[in-house]
Amino acid sequence: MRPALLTARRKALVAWSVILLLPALLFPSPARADNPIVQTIYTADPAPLVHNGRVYLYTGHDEDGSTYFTMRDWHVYSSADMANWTDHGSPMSLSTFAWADANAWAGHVASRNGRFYWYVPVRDRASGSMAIGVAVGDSPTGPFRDAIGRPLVNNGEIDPNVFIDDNGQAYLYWGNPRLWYVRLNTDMISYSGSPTQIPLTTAGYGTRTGNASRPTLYEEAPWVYKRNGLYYNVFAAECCSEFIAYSTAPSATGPWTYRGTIMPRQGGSFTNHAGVVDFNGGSYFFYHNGALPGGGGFTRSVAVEKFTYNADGTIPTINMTTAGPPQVGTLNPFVRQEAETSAWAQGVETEPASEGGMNVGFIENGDYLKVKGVAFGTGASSFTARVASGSGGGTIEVRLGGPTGTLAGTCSVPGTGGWQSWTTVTCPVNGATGTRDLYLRFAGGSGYLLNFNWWQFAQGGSSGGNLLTNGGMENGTTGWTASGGSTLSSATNLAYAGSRSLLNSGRTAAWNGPNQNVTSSLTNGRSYTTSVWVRSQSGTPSAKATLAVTANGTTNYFQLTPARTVNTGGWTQLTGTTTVSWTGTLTNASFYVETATGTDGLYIDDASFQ
Ligand code: FUB
Repeated sequence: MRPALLTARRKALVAWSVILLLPALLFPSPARADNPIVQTIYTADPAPLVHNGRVYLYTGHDEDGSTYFTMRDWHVYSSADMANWTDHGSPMSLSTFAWADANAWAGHVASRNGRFYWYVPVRDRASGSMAIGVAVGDSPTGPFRDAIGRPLVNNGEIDPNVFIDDNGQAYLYWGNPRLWYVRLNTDMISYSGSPTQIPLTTAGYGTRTGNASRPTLYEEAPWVYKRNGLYYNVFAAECCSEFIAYSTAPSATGPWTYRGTIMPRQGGSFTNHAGVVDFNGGSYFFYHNGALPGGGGFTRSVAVEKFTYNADGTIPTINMTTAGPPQVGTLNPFVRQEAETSAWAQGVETEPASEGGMNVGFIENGDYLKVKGVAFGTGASSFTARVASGSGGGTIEVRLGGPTGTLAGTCSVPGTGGWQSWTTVTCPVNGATGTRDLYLRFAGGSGYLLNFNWWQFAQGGSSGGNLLTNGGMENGTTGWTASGGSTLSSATNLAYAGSRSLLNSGRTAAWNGPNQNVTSSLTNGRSYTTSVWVRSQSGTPSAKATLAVTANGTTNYFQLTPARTVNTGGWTQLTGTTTVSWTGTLTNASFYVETATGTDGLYIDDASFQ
């Protein structure tokens, strides 16, 4: 169900965006921060997992406006480049565990034998205390089901973490206020022996002062892993607020030696919770803070920093940043990319899409998506978007370098009759070359404009240029002629953009229209994208753009756009992509706008054929 009102978080994000955009207005095209990783909801307790060339990030979810750890489901994100993250939605919630009734807290996912085991602390309905459940799925994004139908361990403590040693022995660690481990069996859903308490000595876990019942720094959130033969336990230290510290050991069961602080108290959340992975030759430290608008101790957000181990294996101090790690490689715009893949999503939310996966929704005027490091190479000629709108639609502005950066194209999204009634729109693009940060900015009236499922660019020549002369119609009738004895004039009373459009009146047949010779520009077998904005002088004719191609004495007609009804009250975009080919010697090619029937006059503006 679509909320009628902005949530407090969304309002805060809008307010924040105004503040963030102030420098943009003063200094065009700023680099945009990419931490926290998720902007569409509050997320907490990151648990990263590297699998098949991607980093999967499992998080908890702080409900908007929480004044406690009010958490009901878990979410999954993934990235191939550590900058752009794909939202996979929420494949697991409290309802996955029939025996649990609250507190979907900090979990951890481990992979073994092609399966994914998600260990989570939840409140056991029967005892009313915290217990640890385990769910299993066949893919890193689920679906997940309760593996055993009851708690795996049930001692009132939290924050499970699983480590599988080189010899195949898996360990489950957890605990607050104590620290426990137990040896998991290879099925990963049962264990051998009894849970064992790890001695919390000051040598192993540092010294806490002023708390007789907790003499060491260990608080919660263990994260155990092995590197170069050394075992690390990264944990949340002291409370409150917490910092992140670590200990090391020669084996998975200790003895542990306290090594110091990794991340000092920072970031506006009184808890912190870390996860550490190596990916693509780099080391990454995940944590959470209160950095989003409205954020704090119960409205947290996950973030990540890249770091390098010291030569002796110790971990350097890591500070929170808003920039996040550098991008690994680039993003390919010429294959389908999900709308819910972005480095920053401003003002929008995500939801399950009827076509599968997720879509970006709840889009309003001025919202935008930042996609970092998009490799356009020698150029893109058009942009295609999968969209739906239960209202009147809007536009997607294809911008480069910033939310108010260079406008490379504008795609018009019509109302489609439903928020999940999907259609594909295409618009020409100019000047998208090299590797740029892509901003897809949404514009339109008030209220929700459209939903957005995926996008893809088509490759184009380095010119990326419009083959039409005076496509903007700002230079009078230059470049255009009128067929069939109809007349052309430059209209100064109506324009889709700029101050002029082109009026074709006195039409005596449907094929009469404003046209332009493009013979010398055509390449046999190439794909061309057309966009032209049309308005009728009278009536509601059906208009379309056509290319007449004459080769070896034969003329073929290519429909460049579908026919769309145009009217006198507003502008309608005709757009499409068509492959143009011929046999023999090309002698003439003429681009024109015509009607399916009738002789109503036509205004045209912002025409491009490229
Ligand atoms: O998110 C709820 C609890 O807060 C987690 O279980 C702890 O690690 C702390 O982050």
